[in-house]
Amino acid sequence: MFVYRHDRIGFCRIEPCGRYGVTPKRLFPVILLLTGLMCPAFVQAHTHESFVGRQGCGEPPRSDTGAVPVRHITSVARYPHDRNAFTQGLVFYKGELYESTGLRGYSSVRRVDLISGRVLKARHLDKKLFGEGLAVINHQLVQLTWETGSGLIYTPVDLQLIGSFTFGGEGWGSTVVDNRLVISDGTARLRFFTTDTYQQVASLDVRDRGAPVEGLNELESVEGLIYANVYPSDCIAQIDARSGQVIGWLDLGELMPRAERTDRAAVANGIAYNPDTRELFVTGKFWPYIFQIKLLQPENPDKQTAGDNADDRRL
Ligand SMILES: [Ca+2]
Repeated sequence: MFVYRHDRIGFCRIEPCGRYGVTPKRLFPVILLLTGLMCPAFVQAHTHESFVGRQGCGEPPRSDTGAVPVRHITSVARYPHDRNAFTQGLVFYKGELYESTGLRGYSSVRRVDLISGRVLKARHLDKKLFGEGLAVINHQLVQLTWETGSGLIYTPVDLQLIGSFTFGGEGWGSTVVDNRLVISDGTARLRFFTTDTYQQVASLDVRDRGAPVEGLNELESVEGLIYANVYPSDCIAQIDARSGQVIGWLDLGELMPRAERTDRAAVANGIAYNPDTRELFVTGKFWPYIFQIKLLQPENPDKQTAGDNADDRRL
């Protein structure tokens, strides 16, 4: 039947076809009328004035400070990805890729074969829960949920649910930095929690030369930096984990041409870094691919930064 969703998508959305079921044809005129009446007001009310999207990734240059650089990236490999996956979290553990997916009734935690894209093991969440960020703590998978202020704990490989915890507020993205669980909640603030009792011990405001970076979503710890998808956009902010300053931007927009996206919610989301191989992977909500990307040195886009400069191991 017809489902009208506001869930974390940021766009007007009707989900009657294919992925979410079948809508009787006779209801379509009514649905279209309701959408036309409701969507403009909804979009106006929920689309914040973010500099991401207005100017691409990052604010325009200012005469006093210049622009935070948008780093050159290149795709070095492309792998299949379940295009029905509303990707909310992506992380490696012992060389295996794990994914968290969202939307109520469709949320899951998965172990995924990177090369084939096949879901090797999946555990579905209660229909009331909306899956969010995924991180590894003490050799266990920790999955956030969106509005319930709670997280779920699983064993790797077989994905057995072995515990839960509460952290309060909303959960969007997550990663681990210096043995602290870092949680985003769609604002410009990151919260830091202990990894044993999940008590908040610190917070960090993320800014691009003074301007708060709202919409922080999926996170990944990458060699001293925090990478953050910024919702709703194809931008990744490279964040200094101590100061909160954005030191660079990645624009993933050209990886997935708009024409190949089947859903308006299909923005970039999902970052996974394998520290053993120094490989970086990204994807998006409903994207049919996971991309392995490398960052290129600003002064020489043909030269790769990652892996070939022992003195600068930051990607
Ligand atoms: Ca991640």
